[in-house]
Amino acid sequence: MSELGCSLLTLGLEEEREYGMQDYAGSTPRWCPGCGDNGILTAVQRLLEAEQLPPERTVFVSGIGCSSRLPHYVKTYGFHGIHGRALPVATGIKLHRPDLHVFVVMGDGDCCSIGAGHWIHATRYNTDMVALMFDNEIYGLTKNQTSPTTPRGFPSNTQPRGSYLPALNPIEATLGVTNASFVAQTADWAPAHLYETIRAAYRHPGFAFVRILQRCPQYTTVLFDKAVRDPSRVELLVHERGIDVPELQGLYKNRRLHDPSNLDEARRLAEDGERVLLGIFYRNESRPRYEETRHVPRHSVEDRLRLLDREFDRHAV
Ligand SMILES: Cc1ncc(C[n+]2csc(CCOP(=O)(O)OP(=O)(O)O)c2C)c(N)n1
Ligand code: SF4
Repeated sequence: MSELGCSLLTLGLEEEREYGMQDYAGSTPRWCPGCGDNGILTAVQRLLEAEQLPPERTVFVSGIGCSSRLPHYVKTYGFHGIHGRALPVATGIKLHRPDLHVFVVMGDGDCCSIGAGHWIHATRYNTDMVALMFDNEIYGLTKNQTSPTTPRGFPSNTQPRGSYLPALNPIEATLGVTNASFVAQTADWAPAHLYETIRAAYRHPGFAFVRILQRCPQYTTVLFDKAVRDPSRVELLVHERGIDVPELQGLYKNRRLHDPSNLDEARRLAEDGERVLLGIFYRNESRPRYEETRHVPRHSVEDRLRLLDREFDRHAV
């Protein structure tokens, strides 16, 4: 070991190093060609590099679905868990290891259907983490089944005559939850906007919910095609406290000034079904956070072993 390395260890300091994109690359993605998940993965890896997040102090938690495969593709800690249960797992991790950078990846089925109860409570808890919902408006992994965000009338394998119900609006729903602190929408086909949105979410102190409109060329191409091909259908929410992407000014001419501190206006905008709105709907850094209000006792490893032993003894026959 070098003299410098030795003295750093003696001082208890870690040797500083710079991380590159290759440090965050996990196994080769197996999503379909053209799947929007590929672009989202790139944006996430760019963020990790730009923020120089140490892989050993970063964790991605997901449920089950095509989107939920993402933790395999980033070389950090990861938990590819149970359908709909990513948020409570992530909350547990953050409460016990507040030093970790926690990211959650969910599909629309994962978040808005089986995991909907957790989604509401995670929003209210406002634990510091980034929650990315990949919304392809269908269950992709289980091959073309109607999800809560599938538009009314859109046919699938489970509702071949078209979805019966009006689609659930995830932005409107999140904004309706008490203590919501960060709500944004972006799209996989606008990479610069996607990156800036994820970055703003990462820098937000609290639960940052990002709905990412995500193309699924297998099952729902037609749902996103018009907005992808015709930028006039998209409107960017802009503000000094919002997201500024100067390079998009030429492409997206529709821009609406929206102050993300204004919750009433955010809710009104979220109801607008005409245009695809991209940007930060709402942000409030002063909402109480769960890790501050709920004090989790910190036990040493020895304490934990002692507590476990005590529990085992109680039940031993
Ligand atoms: C408890 C449970 N119920 C149902 C399933 C089957 N299942 C796996 S993934 C999935 C839905 C996937 O859709 P979504 O969450 O939207 O993610 P996508 O595949 O579109 O990314 C379902 C119903 C499961 N694995 N576990
Ligand atoms: S089925 Fe759709 S969401 Fe799943 S990997 Fe293929 S394109 Fe992506």
